[in-house]
Amino acid sequence: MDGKRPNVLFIAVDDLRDFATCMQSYPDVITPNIDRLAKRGILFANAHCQAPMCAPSRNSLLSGILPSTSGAYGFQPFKVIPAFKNVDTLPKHFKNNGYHVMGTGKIHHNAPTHGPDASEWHEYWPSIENPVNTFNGDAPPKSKENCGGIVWKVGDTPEEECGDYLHASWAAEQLSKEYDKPFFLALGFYKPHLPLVCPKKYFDMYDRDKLQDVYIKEDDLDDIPDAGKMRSNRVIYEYVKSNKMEKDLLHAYLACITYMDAQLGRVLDALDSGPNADNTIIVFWGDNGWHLGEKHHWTKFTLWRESTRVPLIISCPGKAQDRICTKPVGLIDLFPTLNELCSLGKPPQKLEGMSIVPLLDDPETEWETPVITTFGRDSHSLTTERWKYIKYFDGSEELYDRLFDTFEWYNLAENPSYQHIKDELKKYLPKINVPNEPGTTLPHVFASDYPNIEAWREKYYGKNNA
Ligand SMILES: [Ca+2]
Ligand SMILES: [Ca+2]
Repeated sequence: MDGKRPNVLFIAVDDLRDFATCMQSYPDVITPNIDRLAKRGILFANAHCQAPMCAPSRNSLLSGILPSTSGAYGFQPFKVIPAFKNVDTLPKHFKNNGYHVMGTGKIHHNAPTHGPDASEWHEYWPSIENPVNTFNGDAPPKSKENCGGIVWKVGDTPEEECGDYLHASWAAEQLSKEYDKPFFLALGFYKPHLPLVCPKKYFDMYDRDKLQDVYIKEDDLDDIPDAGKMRSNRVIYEYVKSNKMEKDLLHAYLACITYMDAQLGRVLDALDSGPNADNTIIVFWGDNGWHLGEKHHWTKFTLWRESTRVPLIISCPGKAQDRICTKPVGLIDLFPTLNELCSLGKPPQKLEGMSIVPLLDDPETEWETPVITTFGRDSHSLTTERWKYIKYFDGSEELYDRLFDTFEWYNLAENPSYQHIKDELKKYLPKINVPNEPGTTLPHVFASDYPNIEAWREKYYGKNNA
């Protein structure tokens, strides 16, 4: 029986927003390998993370539990969250079900107290203790002056010595082997995460001065409630603007994407030339998006499309190929989907996503349930094919008609004509919003712990600038 169950190549990318040619979001990006992967599977063009931040996004995917149910809203490590005590993570579940389970790079959030657990894996490279080689070229250190690491640099280290290259090499080597059991191989790329440094070759593939600027609507925040404005990090925005770094950061972000894409290509080549080519499901996903100045914000940590929309491609033998699916799906759906595709047993926890296997057969299948993204307790966004609805902890709202307003510029939440749309969407907000686990920290501000909006306004906008 084991010989017939498919293998899984599970590829995570860190901080890759919807910048891949096949996602048609930014015209100048170079991603031949993401694009060829999309051709052999289904590109989920309306996929969203469950939290716009590494740790809670990955904790949710790996547990199959929403942040609002687990309380894992922030940086807390998987291992210390009580709600995860009796949870089998996705890799552990594969292991319990007879798979050979291997990992390399950033799958769990990478920090000294985070990372993989020995119980989940048969093999991890370089090691369980040091799972991620984050070196992809020498980078300027984080400092107060550069807003905690908003940095870029043309790398001068040979590509073969860079972390993502090495992780890909190890994954490629495993894919060239034959196994007597089906395998689950997780590969986590670290780029294009900050610092934006990678080998020079990838910078040289772009003509910096001809890159199309990311359009920033200057008054975009004017129709957004205070709880939303709190998400927009004005300090970083002003830092980038005053130092005229926009173009260089864009160039470096694109270079890092193309560098990562090249490593993906090496892994796909290894799979195709090895003994496992015909019986391996490939799942390619990003953990959260990234702002490049939109809504006066850089990095992630918001409930807007730049942060929530992520690349998601599933290539599955025997399923549809070269199709784009616009139905709303989430990373939370991957656990139940793989569970079904690989005929695994029931995990101990209740999975809160839905298997999207019907969409792999027919991407046009009716699919109405909105996808939920949560950032901080009781602050959520819901995305459907047409609408984006945000409700913050203080009850304030945003509503966007994505059909006519792709970039979510015009907040319709205060317009009474749309009350019925909001009423319909609200039904899907999580019914449970458990308190924050002790030790929860979110970057910049943590809305539900920051009741004094006036104090926040003063901090970020200055006393005389309401
Ligand atoms: Ca991330
Ligand atoms: Ca706006």
